[in-house]
Amino acid sequence: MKYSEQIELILNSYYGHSTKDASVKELYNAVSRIVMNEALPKWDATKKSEGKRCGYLSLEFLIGRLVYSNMLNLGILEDMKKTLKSLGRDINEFEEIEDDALGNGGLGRLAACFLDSAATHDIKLDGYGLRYKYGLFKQSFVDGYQHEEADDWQKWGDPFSIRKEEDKVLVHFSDFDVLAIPYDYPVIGYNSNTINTLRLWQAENANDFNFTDFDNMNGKTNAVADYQANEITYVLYPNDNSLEGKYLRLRQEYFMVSASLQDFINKYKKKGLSFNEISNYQIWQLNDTHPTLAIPEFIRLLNNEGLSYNEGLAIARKCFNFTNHTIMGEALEKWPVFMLNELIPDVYNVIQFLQTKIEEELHNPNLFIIHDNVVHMANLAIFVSSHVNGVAKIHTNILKNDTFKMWNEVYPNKILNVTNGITPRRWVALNNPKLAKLISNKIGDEWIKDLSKLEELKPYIDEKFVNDFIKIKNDNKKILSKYIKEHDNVDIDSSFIFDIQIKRLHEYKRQLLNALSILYIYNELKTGNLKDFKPQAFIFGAKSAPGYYIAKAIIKFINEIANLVNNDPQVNNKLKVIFVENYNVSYAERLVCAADISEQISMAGMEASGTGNMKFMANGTPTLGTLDGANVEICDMAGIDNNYIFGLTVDEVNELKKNYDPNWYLDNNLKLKAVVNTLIDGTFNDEKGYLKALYNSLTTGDRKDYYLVFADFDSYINAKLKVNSEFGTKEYYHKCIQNMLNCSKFSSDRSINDYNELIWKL
Ligand code: 26Q
Repeated sequence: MKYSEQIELILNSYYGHSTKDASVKELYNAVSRIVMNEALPKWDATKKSEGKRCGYLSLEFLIGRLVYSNMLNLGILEDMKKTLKSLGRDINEFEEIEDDALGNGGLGRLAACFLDSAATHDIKLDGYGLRYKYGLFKQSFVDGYQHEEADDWQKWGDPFSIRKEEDKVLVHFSDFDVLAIPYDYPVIGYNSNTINTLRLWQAENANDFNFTDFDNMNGKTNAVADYQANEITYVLYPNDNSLEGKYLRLRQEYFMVSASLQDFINKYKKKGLSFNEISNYQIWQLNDTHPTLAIPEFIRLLNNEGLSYNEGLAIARKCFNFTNHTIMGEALEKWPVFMLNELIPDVYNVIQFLQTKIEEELHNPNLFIIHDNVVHMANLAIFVSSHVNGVAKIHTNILKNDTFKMWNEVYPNKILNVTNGITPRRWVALNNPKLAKLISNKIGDEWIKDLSKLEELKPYIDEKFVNDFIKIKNDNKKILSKYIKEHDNVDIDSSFIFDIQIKRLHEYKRQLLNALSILYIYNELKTGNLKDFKPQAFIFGAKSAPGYYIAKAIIKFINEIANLVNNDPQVNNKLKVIFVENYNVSYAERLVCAADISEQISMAGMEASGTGNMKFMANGTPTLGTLDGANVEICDMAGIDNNYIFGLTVDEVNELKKNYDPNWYLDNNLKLKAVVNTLIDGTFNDEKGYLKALYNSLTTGDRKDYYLVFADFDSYINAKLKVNSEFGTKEYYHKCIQNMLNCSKFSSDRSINDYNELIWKL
């Protein structure tokens, strides 16, 4: 049956509507149903295929909108576009559909890119996570302050999942049991035969809600337990790079890994193989420490099957690998012994066993799992894992030489590097169709699956190509301007330089440095010191963790700056500032293809990798950044001179930190002082005292200006002004093109291949 007929049929039979009068939601569900039907045969075949598999255990999968990417990967996007047009509808209507936000930022988005790459290259990688009812909150601004609202992503339906009642398992906590029901999502490879599975677990009551118990006071505790059971997958924790040591978070982590491993063991037992052979069939990648309880849980489950803890540990050592995504002390997970012992005593028992092993094998208390009544999850993960990896070269070096130095001494080959990547399907082919077409017209479309093919573009780079590139960038900027007008009600002239910083709001990422530099430019424009400044728009997108006070203060500050600058007729033909609301994956797709400059300005040594930097690079945007995370490798590949690099290096940061006095910079740099003083001198509305607190965090206390904003200020301003003066020249576009041409290392296809060769060996 033709797509048009199928659509009509589904809309008719499910919703009683014709294509003409179906709502966007109905049309979306009808089209998605067709996509699922197309996927089913390959999905079934992949499930039946033999061979070793890897499970990617992650508390977050930041997938983004699936309807377009699924069609692209199945090769039916163009067909469907035409079909919908012929039916009087438009495929772009689906842009209204909000994406699921089952992740915070980099770590969750990386998981999604990895699934896409593995399926594309026929690598047997499945995802395991949680089906949160509410994902990351929706953000809005009220008087410049961030407000959070629940994100009910299922209001659009969830057409790409299948509930697998038959695979449900029971997860036991000391106080109550919880049902884990899996929802399976197909992970459709691009132009491949593989469709892997993302399995997300939903928590449900183990017993039907019992109203009689609820009414009788004596049974009240059961009804309360029922309520707590549902709560486990109620909401994603909105923290990114910081710790939330709450019981509910612990329950989430244990619930996810216990369900995933029970599921595996149930299936493995049916094969009738020895447990000693598990690692020939299944291994697991731990996405940070969050799923590390998988290790003791695995040993516990094998113990239930009659194996000793020692036997279980020997198998676990072959089955688990661990990725670290952060070096920040405060983000390294630690759980108090009493919490583990209270909630999951049988698992804690295994952890104690592991502690005795570590004492036997290694005599260094710094490496102990249990220390001062606290369980160090990273130590547990490193002790048992075969391999531990960092996510960019510089990050892995910091792990080896600093964070996990002592581990590296006892296990010199355990820690290795796998640099992150991004999928070129979503981050070039889908988000930048015009650029994709320009490339494909020259070298065919194999680059979408093999980014190293971009090499072949080199002979085609002439004036005409550059002009086509410029035209595409300008078109994308126009589209973005229009969207920003609709979405955020701000006018931005698309001839302005689009300078974009999009990422989670965190002090170490230094959105504040960017903000202060804008005020500096504002002042210089007002006094007439900056003569040849080209019109430039500074665009921010970021969510702050709801409880992160200083991050929220930075949002308020930037919104106040926007208010000042955008309403000042003396400068607003030169300068615009906009903080877009509710930045998410779909917004990122629009911003990344329309950027003239990519801001990656973390204090050196803090950003494990960054992946936004790679998205901009692949879309032909130079980086204005520090030598941190993957910026270093971007410069290695594209040439340091083809990016705008500034600031202290990791070594210089470490040196300066020994004796840092931010107030010295204020006293010796009047222009810096002037912009910092706006936090307290009444320039801005601050009735709630956020800006004052921000000022204090920079100038007082033992963590004052902890991320060296003042120390990097001058060198940042210089680099920023260089961008402005070079923009639009031959040299500038040369940089853009060199970035695009040399981005192939940052395909997540390469990352997945590295994982497979170095670690998984599937
Ligand atoms: C931990 C405990 C309790 C609650 C929440 C958390 C938690 C949740 C999310 C801690 C950290 C995260 C997320 C970390 C993250 O996204 N890190 C980023 O990972 C990217 C992929 O490797 C890197 O590119 C970024 O540099 C890194 O910041």
